[in-house]
Amino acid sequence: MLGKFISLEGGEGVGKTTNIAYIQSLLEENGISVMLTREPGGTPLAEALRQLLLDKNQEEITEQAELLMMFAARAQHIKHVIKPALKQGTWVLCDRFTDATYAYQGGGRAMDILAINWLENFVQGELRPDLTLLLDAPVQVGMNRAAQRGKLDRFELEKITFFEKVRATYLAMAEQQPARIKVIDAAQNLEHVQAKIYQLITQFLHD
Ligand code: Z5A
Repeated sequence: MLGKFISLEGGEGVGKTTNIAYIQSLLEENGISVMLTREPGGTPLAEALRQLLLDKNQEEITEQAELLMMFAARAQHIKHVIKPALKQGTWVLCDRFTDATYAYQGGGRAMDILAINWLENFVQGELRPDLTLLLDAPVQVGMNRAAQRGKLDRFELEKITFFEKVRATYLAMAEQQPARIKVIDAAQNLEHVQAKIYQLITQFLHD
């Protein structure tokens, strides 16, 4: 039996990293074997691309190069990690996937959605997440949380208007694809956020 593919999405500092282990434990309690991974990243080459993408101290990365590096990393990740796991029946829990490309490159950078859509089909074929949990919070809430971690990466140095566009794009996608993308109010405290995650995962397991 094939495993299921679940992605976690949202702006910076909304709590993806904090909640991914909780989701893993919920699935494992139900006897499911789970693999955690992230994008950009997940293989040695994709992690090297991630470092380049997040590093602010280098030559300017063009928008086109940024988009292609995201999909280059994704191609490696899908071939070497995601598909083999799903084939073995392991569920894949991924911190960000292609919705992030639509939100950051499509929304934040206003890149051509048709180009992103073409690359999505080219790199992924039929592969899409079965479920996406979108952690949503006002931009300032996420930025304040992320700022507590100290040093900012290349994306985190963007202006607030960039992150407002990212958030609006995520919410628009959730409205267009309500069966797959479930919105969680991530401005709530952790207890509330995890209660909602519990409800959504339980529902997914029974569908
Ligand atoms: N990117 C892209 O442009 N295109 C793409 O296709 C892909 C990615 C795949 C790296 O992603 C960057 O790549 C990302 C988009 C771009 N850049 N940005 N911005 P990333 O996922 O590694 O980076 P990130 O979004 O900056 O992740 P993050 O800042 O680590 O956020 P998070 O994982 O969602 O948050 P967290 O670390 O779990 O929580 C932040 C803090 O808040 C932490 O201290 C927690 O204890 C606290 N927290 C969490 N939840 C709560 C609640 N509910 N209440 C109070 N405090 C909380």
